[in-house]
Amino acid sequence: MIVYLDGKFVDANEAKVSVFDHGLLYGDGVFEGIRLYEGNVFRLVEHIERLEYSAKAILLDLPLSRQELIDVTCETCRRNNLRDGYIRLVVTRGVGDLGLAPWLCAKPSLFVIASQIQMYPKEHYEKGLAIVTVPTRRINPAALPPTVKSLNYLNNILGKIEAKQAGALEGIMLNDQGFIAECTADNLFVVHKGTIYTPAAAQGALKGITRDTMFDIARDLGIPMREQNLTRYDVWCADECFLTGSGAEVIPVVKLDGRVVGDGQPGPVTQRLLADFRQRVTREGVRI
Ligand code: PXG
Repeated sequence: MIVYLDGKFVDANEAKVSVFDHGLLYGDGVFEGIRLYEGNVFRLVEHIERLEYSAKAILLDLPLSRQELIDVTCETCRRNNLRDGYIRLVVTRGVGDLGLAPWLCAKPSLFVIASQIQMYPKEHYEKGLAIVTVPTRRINPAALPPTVKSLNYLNNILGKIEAKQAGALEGIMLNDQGFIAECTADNLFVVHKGTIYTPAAAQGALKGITRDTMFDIARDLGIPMREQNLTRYDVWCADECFLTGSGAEVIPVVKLDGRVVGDGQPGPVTQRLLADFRQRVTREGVRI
């Protein structure tokens, strides 16, 4: 495997960062998780734009321009002979002293890994996923906006561990007010009487690229879709529920905390969205 690291393409064994990198010491950095489908980097420009916003939010200067980021991402895929895969773009604050001060870090570090990901076993796309509500609350946007895709994923990781302890592959994270924010690595949607609802980013959700794609698909299919505050009640009483993410794509949810959602089967709206999504992934993006 070949990894891009700070201006060079190196063997994966040589792709190493310092123990003094603040990305490691403090989780000081940002990243993107991107999918490659049949030689097409899905919505690459949108991912890079989100990376730019994440970096701006934490006052981190990206070492490369947008076009350069696109070029190194595609080149990393080509060097690994990948046609389908998962791309991890990471920018850390770089090497610095012990002590938080990011301004003492000389320069940010940037690396791109192009590999594979399998988030959920295939059968769950056909039968649906059983999820739980996890006790850990999603971090308050006033503390660290969840719209920043930062290297601080401990909040989500605690949620992921709790989901696993409860026997589930994914878990809903509520915000401080008890409204649904999102899942540990996926955005959440419900379908009720023909309308699709999802929490606004202000409730503690990442502005998912797949979530944005759902808005476009729903508009094109003429299905109404709105941002709205959601509680667990809205999932209990929903006709359908599904999750989205670059790893998960579009995955139906058929159970929450042991309760059956809808009729317990993946719903027709979810299935239409998934089918449309699968068509778009090879079209919308950047050819490597
Ligand atoms: N919320 C959170 C907290 C996420 O981490 C999403 C929503 C969905 O966003 P996108 O832009 O992907 O539609 C994410 C994405 C991994 C992995 O390595 C995590 C994500 C995506 C891909 C891989 O576990 N999270």
